[in-house]
Amino acid sequence: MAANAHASAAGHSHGGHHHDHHEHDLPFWRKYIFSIDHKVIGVQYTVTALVFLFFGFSLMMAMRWQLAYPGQPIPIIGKFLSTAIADNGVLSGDGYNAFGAMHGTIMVFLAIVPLGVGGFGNYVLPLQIGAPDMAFPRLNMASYWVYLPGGIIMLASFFMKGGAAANGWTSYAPLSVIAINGQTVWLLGMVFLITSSLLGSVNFIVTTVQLRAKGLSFMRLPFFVWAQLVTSFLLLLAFPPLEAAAVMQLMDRVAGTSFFMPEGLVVSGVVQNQIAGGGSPLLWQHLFWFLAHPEVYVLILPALGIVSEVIANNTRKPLWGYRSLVYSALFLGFMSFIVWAHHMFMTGMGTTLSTFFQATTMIISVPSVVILTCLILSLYGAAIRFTVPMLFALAFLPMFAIGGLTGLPLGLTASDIHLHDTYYVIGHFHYVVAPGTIFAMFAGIYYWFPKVTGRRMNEFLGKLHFWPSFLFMNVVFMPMFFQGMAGLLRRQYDQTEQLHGSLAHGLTTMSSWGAWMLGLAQLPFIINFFWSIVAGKKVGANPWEATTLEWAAPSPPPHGNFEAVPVVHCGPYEYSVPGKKTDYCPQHVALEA
Ligand code: HEM
Ligand SMILES: [Cu+2]
Repeated sequence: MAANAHASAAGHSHGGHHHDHHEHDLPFWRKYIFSIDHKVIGVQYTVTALVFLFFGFSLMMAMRWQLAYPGQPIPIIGKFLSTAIADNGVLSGDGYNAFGAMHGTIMVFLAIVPLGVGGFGNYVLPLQIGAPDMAFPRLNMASYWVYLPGGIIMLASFFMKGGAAANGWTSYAPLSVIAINGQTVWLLGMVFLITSSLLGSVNFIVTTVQLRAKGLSFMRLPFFVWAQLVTSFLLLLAFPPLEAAAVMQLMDRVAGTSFFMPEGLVVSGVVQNQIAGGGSPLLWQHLFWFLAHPEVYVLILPALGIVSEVIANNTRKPLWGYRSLVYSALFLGFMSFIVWAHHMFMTGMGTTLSTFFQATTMIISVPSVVILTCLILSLYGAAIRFTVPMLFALAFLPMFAIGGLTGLPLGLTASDIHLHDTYYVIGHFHYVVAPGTIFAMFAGIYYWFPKVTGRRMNEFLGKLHFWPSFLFMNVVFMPMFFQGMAGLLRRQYDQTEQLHGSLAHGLTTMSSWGAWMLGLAQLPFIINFFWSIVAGKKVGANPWEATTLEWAAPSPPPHGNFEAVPVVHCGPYEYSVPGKKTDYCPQHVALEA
């Protein structure tokens, strides 16, 4: 099968004049809009996800104003906000809730996953395994074209009467069932997004299993590919229950069912007797977290994959403990399905269950630590190249460590009683996803930009992006641990009620200023990104002197990817092999050559 696929793949590049012409003859909209080329789709995903990332970040910057200066109009943008969201420029309580719910939803489902899997996975994975494209190119196109409407539908709900969904990214019942119409749109949007992820994940799995180049055994796969493969399994197995749950919640809202509505519910003193009752709000939490815990590994695994590639390339050494990395990722993937209820210790589900989930949570931290240890040991004794991608990858390591280690007190039932629903939790998961995953994504953008565009990004602007980002990320999130331990609750519209101008409120203001400065720090990146597309230094196929197969293709790779079908002779990170003239040995070059 793999051989067959290759035969047809070869048709694209050599001998295949027919194919080539076919591609050149395609009209613009087939080539760049409804494209079936994994590279175009990867770029579409990346650009769309970056736009959503920017929008999700802006929502948060507005929320941070209300937290730091409660009741004061938001400067500049305040007067443009509609009355559903703001009152004379002051973000309203409902508006705050909508911004919060949409911030979380956008960041997780519309920005980071589409960037890590849809963007990096799509662009890099087929190249790294030496394939001409994904196994199902049309399915791939469909995946993007289901994702985009899903995102647009969600954002459009801001313009509805009552505004966008306002029940947190977790959409807990029963609140979400009785909430404003924005929630209906949120659920519809989720159905689109989940469908898109499912289409994508089957494609990644089949592609990795079937389309690997000759000689590319599983234990020769770059770690990035392994990370994407495990991620795809997580998406494939964890999302269907949430898709079902989303439809059930939709039915509760529009068709009078009561899957999640309890008997005798009273809201603001009014008995909700228009519903049948008998449903279980806790059932929603179980179904949600059955997805959402694996989802946090969907957020982190592609990041670990990117960081591994960047570290191997910039240390000029093989990754330390490649097999341990692979087995840890597999074990992590498996375990991530049996830890979900650590988000629910405080629901009264009982000590037996809590203790089980406490134990599995402690176990799952072991492979995370193994992965981090391998990556840190890879640095030992290396002559490190401090390139911009490497700076982001290096910063990722301690940031991910802080995020992971602060998870442990949350996983222990006793300490979680105090910490649950406080800013400590917000600090914990942002350390893993913001200075963690997002830094890894930046590392990936700076690293593969030359492959995609044939040009390198500017190093100086890159450093001007990195250093302030690194500083301000910590200014934003570090105070949250202290605030949380002091008892400050999350999802509050006005913290002064709880803080009365205490020291902890000073930390809130500091965190907000950190966020706005972090926003400013992204300017060099945005300038660099567009400027480099037109004016960056031109590069050849392998500017970083890397070993994996994507660097065997021209920059940018043509339709069909490789000029000659690659054959793999060795493992992914043959750097500094003794007795060689160069310090790197690409996978497609025979070692003895
Ligand atoms: C390595 C060990 C980790 C442990 C032991 C751990 C443990 C926990 C626990 C117990 C909670 C629930 C806290 C509560 O609500 O009271 C939590 C929340 C969370 N964790 Fe982790 N975690 C770990 C790693 C990660 C990673 C790698 C990510 C993401 C990439 C992540 C993302 C999240 C998110 C998003 C939440 C909060 C969800 C919400 O309530 O909105 N965690 N973590
Ligand atoms: Cu979890």
